[in-house]
Amino acid sequence: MKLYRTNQGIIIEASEKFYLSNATNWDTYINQDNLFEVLSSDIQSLSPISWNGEGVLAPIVNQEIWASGVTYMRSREARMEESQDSGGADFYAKVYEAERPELFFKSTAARCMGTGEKVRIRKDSAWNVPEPELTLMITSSGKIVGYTIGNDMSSRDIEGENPLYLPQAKSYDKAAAIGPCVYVPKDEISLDTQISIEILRGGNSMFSNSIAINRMKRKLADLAHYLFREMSFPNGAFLMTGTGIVPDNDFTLLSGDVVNITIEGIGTLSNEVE
Ligand code: DO4
Ligand code: MG
Repeated sequence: MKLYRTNQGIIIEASEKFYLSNATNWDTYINQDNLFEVLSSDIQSLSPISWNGEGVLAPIVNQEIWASGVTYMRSREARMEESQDSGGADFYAKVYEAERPELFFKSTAARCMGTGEKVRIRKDSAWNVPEPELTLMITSSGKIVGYTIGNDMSSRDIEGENPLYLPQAKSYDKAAAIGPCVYVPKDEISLDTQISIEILRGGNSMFSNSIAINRMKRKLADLAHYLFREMSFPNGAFLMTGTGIVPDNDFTLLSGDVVNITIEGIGTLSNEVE
């Protein structure tokens, strides 16, 4: 089942049919520990509508977006390379092995974009990449009830200069995108699910790659558990789970590039760089 936040209201997709929900409060809807059952029950009293997929908004209203780091070997390697001169490389090797994951604050809802909206690169950075990440929707009680696609836009020169600059490399206006929907399966997402990215420049493919979630070193539930250890999220939270794909070091995003991130079963998050 899928849940879309749209300019018409909340649309539920089930068995390739669309239903306009009577629910008006997104926060309440996504903060349900038994969301799959709630949606299954709601569509019983609704009639299918025809919807062409237009008017999709970022699936977030009052949630914070947090992110996990160095959860895949490729991220560990890339961070170690970019931070070699600063002496920060060891920290990335250590956090990859450590029991405690790296978790950082990524974005408020207001700074986050939906599919079809523009993301940004910082003006004071010359080396930028998108990071395609499976993103967890977690309820206030800490239960993972849904999944979406996240783009953790990152300034590699800033985080490479000094690991303490990480918040500036990661958090700025339009540095995060999530969407297009929240995927709400009956059971947990399959770890064989593929995450793919393609970056287009002038319509030509500049970079593409894909990776399965099962290449992640950590368990999804452990990441959620650490985030909720000493913090409460009354309206739930989103948690990006880290990237397993980083372009080679000679690649940087440019204004006008289009970033398409696809996760099997969820859809495609598409954002042009402003
Ligand atoms: O530690 C730096 C950030 C790591 C990150 O964002 C990732 O691995 O996805
Ligand atoms: Mg990331």
